Amino acid sequence: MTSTNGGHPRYVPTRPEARAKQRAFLIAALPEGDDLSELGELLRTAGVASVGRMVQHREQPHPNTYLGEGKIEELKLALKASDANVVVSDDELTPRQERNLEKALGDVPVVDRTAVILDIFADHAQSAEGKLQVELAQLEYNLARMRGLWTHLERIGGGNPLARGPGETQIETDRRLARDRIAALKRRLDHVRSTRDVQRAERERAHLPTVALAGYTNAGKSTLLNALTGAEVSVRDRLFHTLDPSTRTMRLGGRVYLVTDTVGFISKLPHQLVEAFGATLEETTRADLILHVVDASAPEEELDDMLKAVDDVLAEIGAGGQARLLVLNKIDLLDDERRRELSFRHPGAVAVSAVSGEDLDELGVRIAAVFEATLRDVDLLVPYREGARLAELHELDGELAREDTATGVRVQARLPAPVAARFARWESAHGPTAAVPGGGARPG
Ligand SMILES: Nc1nc2c(ncn2[C@@H]2O[C@H](COP(=O)(O)OP(=O)(O)OP(=O)(O)O)[C@@H](O)[C@H]2O)c(=O)[nH]1
Ligand SMILES: [Mg+2]
Repeated sequence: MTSTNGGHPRYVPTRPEARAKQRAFLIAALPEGDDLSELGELLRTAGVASVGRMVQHREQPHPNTYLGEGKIEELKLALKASDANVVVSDDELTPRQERNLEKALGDVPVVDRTAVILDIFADHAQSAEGKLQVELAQLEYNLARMRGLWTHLERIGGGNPLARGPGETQIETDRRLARDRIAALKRRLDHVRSTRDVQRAERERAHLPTVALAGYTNAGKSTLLNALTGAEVSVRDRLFHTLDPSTRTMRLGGRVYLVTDTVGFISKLPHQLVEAFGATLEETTRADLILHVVDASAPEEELDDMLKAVDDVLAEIGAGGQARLLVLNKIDLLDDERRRELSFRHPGAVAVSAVSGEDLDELGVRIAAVFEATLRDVDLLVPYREGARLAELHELDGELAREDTATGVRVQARLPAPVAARFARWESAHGPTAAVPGGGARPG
């Protein structure tokens, strides 16, 4: 666990000396299927080895123990055989399930998927805001599992990982401390957010169209940002590499666009993280266009699950209504047949490779087309004294037509609707068909 004090009590993947010691046994209660590869990948990212896995098919996880009684007996034997020293469940456990399962297993601690994801976030957080957000999420998670806050000191000291803490009174005190800390974190995040609002207000005044990259973790969002904008955002083949949003500019057909890359999503994304990362995720909800990036090299079923997981999170954070464009990334890994199949299945999508650059031009054309559709043609007569507004118009539409006339500069441009409204007072005196006085002297 990292330096934040909200960490899970018995799971220490990010301390290098502890890594080799973590041998995880993966468990899941699923209605069907037996794929635990994503949980394994999460553990790999957290630096934990997977030494075995077990799935129980059931409609719902057991409400008290996650797995059923008989399966737990089977699990005990498997744990011995594989020499596992931690059990990791593929679902978030209720505190009761976690406690009971641990009791039933005897001396092997139980950790859930949420704790693993929180650990990865804690390890990957870089910015002050990111660290605050992760700590908030961990505290919210641990508030329900209060043992964490006071056993973590014992853990670092190498004490018995299963040690139960002191009595009720201590728990109450800790709860209050945790709540105080949560309130303080929220205040600090509000402060960070107000700074961000100022920056955003500036951007909105400039009215540059904004594009947000959203998608499953490891889909290639950061690689695509780099390819589109020439940025050098860090890229890695691991989950949740990017936590902090970064925005860069891109030029398409004489227009400047802002492109934002941000935190990736995953199936069963912990709600504590969705809440704590509200300010970060707002970047996505405010964009004019969302590019939903998916790793098209994933097997069909996995691809569908990833698409759905992202759609669900987007709906959850209130980004349901915006223009959306599906980007099938990593097509350099696909043969022609698979490419055809995908374009048939996802007719509206653009298939690209952020690494080879293949078909990025086509993506640019599609992005521009989305914005073109929202633009209004205006015909303005701007007084000469409004030099600053003229400059602004040039910035907004690099391809506008201008002509100096006796009474001002005639400008024909295509502008976003809200911007067009701001220039309305110079409009229409000059209908598109009205004659333009040619080169005459200005009335003195
Ligand atoms: N072959 C291939 N690999 C790609 C492509 N785009 C990205 N990758 C690889 O996929 C991995 C993840 O890329 P990132 O850009 O970090 O992915 P991300 O969506 O930003 O991931 P997170 O920030 O972790 O959510 C890296 O190893 C990239 O090199 C592509 O078009 N083709
Ligand atoms: Mg990234």
